[in-house]
Amino acid sequence: MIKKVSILGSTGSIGCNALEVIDSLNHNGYDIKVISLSTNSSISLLSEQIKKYSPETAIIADKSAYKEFKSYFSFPETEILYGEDSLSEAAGRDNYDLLITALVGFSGLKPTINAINSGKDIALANKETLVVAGKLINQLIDKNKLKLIPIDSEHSALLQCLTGEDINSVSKIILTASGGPFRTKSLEEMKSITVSDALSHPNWKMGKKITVDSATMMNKGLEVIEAKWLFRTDVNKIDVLIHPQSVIHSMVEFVDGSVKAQLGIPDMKIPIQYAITYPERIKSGHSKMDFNLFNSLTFEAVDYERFRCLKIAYDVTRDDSTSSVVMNAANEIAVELFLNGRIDFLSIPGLIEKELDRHSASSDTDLENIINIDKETRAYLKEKYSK
Ligand code: MN3
Repeated sequence: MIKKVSILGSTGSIGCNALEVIDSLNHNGYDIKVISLSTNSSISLLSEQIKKYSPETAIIADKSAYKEFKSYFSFPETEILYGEDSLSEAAGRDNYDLLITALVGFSGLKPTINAINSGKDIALANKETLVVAGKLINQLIDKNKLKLIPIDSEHSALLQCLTGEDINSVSKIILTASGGPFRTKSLEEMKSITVSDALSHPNWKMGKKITVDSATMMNKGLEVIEAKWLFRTDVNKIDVLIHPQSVIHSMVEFVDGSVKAQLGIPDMKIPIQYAITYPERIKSGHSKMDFNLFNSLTFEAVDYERFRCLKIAYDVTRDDSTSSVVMNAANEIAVELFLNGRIDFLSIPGLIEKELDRHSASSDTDLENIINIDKETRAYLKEKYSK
């Protein structure tokens, strides 16, 4: 039974939900202590979390937010650190059992590697870690004989469908996708998408980066790559299917023609709890499915012309190379530029494709090379768009 948990990215939507899940597990006989919390810059929410959970350590990634925090708050019982290096350092300590990583983007990679190297099981919400370094992460997980458990709802669904099954008897993994807010928009209509249009997701309330990724469907592309590494399967066996109600969280088809699906209301607390208690199931107060409200579940094929980002992700992951690092960095920058009003919505895939064309892919996917390529891609794009 899990006793000590660290949550990196505790003030984001996954982090807050994870703390609620821990509260509810502690009401149901668990005794989980929160060891570390972290935020990028949401210092007032972090201070409330410190008050409530008295962690040993709290980390503020942003330096000016850290300074502001120090001038407003004082928690003598909690060590307050700042900067991305502190995230990695705290993740590598010996004072806890399970790392819940809910960091945004590439920043999740180094802390996760440090946690694995120091023998921690990982509950992973930060899919970009597997996108840029899936092969390396799997090698380290195997070497240290650890568990890597997905929090992402689709992958939690797949894990639940695959539990007790032989991966060799799987003929297809079917990742469901809501289609996001622009599922029914024509390419012509998509030309005038604004930031606030892109930030209103029909089914899930999430952070900005993942919400824009859902609107472009790059999120589903990242999830295809995430599934490939988590379940160690050929990407050609992974399909994406539009399912606007987000009730079926994903499905697995077996060689005998049987299909298993996992269903539930769209509430991240359910997959978060499963990741913490895996493979056990614990009673929860989370809302249950009311099938009278969902009397029609519908499915549609993906339109790869309107959602080019998903096609890019498929193309990139067919060869295990550094191009997934470039795709991820270019996407992070493109999303930032879109949110700042510098490029329009439909320019996001084009920007990523241009970066991929500029890059000569290599099969050298060790950590140093991954970090260098990520840095180089960001620096080039920031310079290019600074004018
Ligand atoms: Mn998901």
